Amino acid sequence: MFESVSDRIRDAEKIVFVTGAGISQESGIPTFRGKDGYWRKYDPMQLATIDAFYQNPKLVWEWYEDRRKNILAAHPNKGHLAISDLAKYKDVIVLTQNIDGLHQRAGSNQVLEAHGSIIRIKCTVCDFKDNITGSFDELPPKCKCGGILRPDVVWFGEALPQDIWRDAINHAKSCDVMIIAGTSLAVSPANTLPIFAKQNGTVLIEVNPERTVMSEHMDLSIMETSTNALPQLISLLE
Ligand code: BJW
Ligand code: ZN
Repeated sequence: MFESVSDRIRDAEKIVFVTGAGISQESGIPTFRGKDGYWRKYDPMQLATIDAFYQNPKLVWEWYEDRRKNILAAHPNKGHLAISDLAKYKDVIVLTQNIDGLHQRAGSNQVLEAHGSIIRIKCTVCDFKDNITGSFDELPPKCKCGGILRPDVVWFGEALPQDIWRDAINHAKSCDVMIIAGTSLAVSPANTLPIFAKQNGTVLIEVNPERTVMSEHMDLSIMETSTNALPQLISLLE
């Protein structure tokens, strides 16, 4: 399955993974645009914009609380674990669009969360940020300053955290191999990371049971789920 790239990846030193919702799908966490994805049932403009939040903060919070409970009950799968294992042998960076923390729970320690984290909150008024440790007495929760607290995630129309995005571009430009797993690459600017890598001659490998907008530009497109493909692919790099 990997013949076309095996010679080019064996000696790679720095491997960057760009991951999306599909990598956590086999842990029981729904994707957005795939089969049974959130955006097939709900309008993203009603749940994932700051305007929607100000219009109905309780509704948006209820959606995030349901998701947070599901995520906390889920476990990293073989895909997350294989990525974490590879760090014993190579310099591995994970650039994830996921907010579920499953890469970290699998043991990966160089993870950049491009779209934030479901286990953090931040204030809509002051600089307050914190981890969520329990459940809330009321929704939406309030900050000591009186402002409404929101999930620390990146909604449509919002900029990605600047320092994280700068580091993500630098890693994309300096890796030998980029493995793009479980993302439709429908959302910018995260979907430009493979372009930065390609400009530097990086080997691009995609793992996704469906074709994406960038499949034809990949050096290898593996049309499999991540728990099937990643352990095999990664064993070649170890
Ligand atoms: C498997 C699998 C298995 C299944 N194994 N694979 C027009 C109007 C308004 C905005 C725009 C516009 N045009 C472009 C924009 C910009 C916009 C954008 O890209 N929109 C497009 C959708 C059109 N982007 C933004 O707004 C971003 N910000 C921005 O651009 O800022 C500019 C700015 C600069 C300076 C100042 C101010 C602004 C922000 C994007 C934020 C995205 N937020 C979300 C929700 C928040 C987080 C959360 O609640 O979880 O992030 S949306 C959602 O999409 C979520 C995801 O992280 C993101 C990407 O989705 P992902 O991960 O790719 O999932 P899916 O479902 O799309 O794909 C899953 C894939 O897995 C599928 O391909 C399956 O086949 C596959 N799969 N099972 C492997 N087992
Ligand atoms: Zn505050």
